[in-house]
Amino acid sequence: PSDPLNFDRHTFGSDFVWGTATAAYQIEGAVDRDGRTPCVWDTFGRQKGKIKTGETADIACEFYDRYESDLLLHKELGFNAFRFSLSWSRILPDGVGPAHGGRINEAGIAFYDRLIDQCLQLGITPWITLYHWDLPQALELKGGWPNRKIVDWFADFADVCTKAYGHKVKHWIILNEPLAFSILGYFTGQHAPGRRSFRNLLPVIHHTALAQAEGGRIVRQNVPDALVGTTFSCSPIDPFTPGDQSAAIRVDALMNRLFIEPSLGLGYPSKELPFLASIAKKVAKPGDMERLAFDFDFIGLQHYFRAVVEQSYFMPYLWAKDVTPLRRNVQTITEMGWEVYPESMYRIIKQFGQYEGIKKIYITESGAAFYDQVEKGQVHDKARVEYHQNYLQQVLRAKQEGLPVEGYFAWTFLDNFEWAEGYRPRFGLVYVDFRTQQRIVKASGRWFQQLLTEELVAVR
Ligand code: GBH
Repeated sequence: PSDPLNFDRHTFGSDFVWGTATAAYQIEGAVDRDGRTPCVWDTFGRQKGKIKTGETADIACEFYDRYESDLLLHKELGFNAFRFSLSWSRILPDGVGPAHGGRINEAGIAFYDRLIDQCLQLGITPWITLYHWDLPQALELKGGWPNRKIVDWFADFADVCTKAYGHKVKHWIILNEPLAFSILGYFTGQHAPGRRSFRNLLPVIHHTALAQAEGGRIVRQNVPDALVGTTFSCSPIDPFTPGDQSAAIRVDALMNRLFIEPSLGLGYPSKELPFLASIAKKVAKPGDMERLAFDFDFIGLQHYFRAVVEQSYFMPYLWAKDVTPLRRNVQTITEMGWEVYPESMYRIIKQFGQYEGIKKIYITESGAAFYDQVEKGQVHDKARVEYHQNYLQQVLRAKQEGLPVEGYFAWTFLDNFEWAEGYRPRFGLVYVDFRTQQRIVKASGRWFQQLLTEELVAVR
């Protein structure tokens, strides 16, 4: 038996935001309904071997049809915020918006309108992510993120969405994990659109960073009373041996600093990663380096695991690589192969808290994947309960030290389509039977319900 928890929800303060986070592509299904056109993940997923299990997100959790009952369940669990993303190609089927001759799909606008209204009726604050990786295929055909015009296309999209929902939605997130979609999508090719080229890498990074700031400006202009932020995947980086310190510094620059620092007006971390200097020399246009800056109201941190790295000669631009948890004899490893290491949550909040320009921090994602099993109609996901308890304990530790962390969004509400991994890793607080679409609240969901709705001090 482990120590009793030394918190309940009151310890976090009455303003603390308790939410779950989701993404359109991972839950909605209905990929060709009511005027939605394909996104890069629809195309990528149909190519052989791209999704490990061979599955598609055509149906996923059928959230498009089930959002009403799903949100009722979300309410029952006690969460006061729901983070979801907008499918770009549901709203703008041509990818480009009216400013560039494209159509607005009223049925797409109406879907999120109903979803938002349902949230508001239930007293759940909607948090919108504009971009969670599902680029319209129409835009990929025009060059995708390597094409500089994407900054204007994205601005169009942000403009349409904020004009449609800004009067009732006051929490806006520009990008979900810019690092992940730029590197995995255009450099390693593990994610859609599955392109692999070093030549694209610097333009993709730069256009993404520009879109991040530009999106921020549009939200602020169209919704002056909004809180606007963007999210970063982040991990404290440890050297495997003392001799690997310089490798850890380079990986930290890539994983944790690449997109936050330009937004803070600090430019790209090219001192640690010299290849980034070519952005200013070859990719950027005059005035760009200033346009990268935007004064976000908050930063979303998405934290799952720490990384341990060593020097390597196999990644020529980084001279560093991960040391797998297996080689390090780590005890608890999730089905994603990620180390469970709660203290890393405290450390990463502390690391970001050191930037002067960051005003508020929300944990916009954290969670763990396991192969859950249904036994007599129940799912006893003890490891996930412990994961959230222990990571929350570290969030609290940071908060009690005065760091401005003001909310926690569990990844994720429902088991869903885990990108290139298919449906195998389950991250949900609610189990989904993908044959019947039945929902079963897991022990982890019940634990949150107890924490968020009961007056008892939560005990393990
Ligand atoms: C999140 O990514 C996603 O937002 C969410 O959609 C997903 O389902 C969830 O987590 C679980 O995976 O660019 O090679 O340096 C968090 C996991 C961590 C994956 C950082 C990409 C970037 C590695 N991400 N990682 S790399």
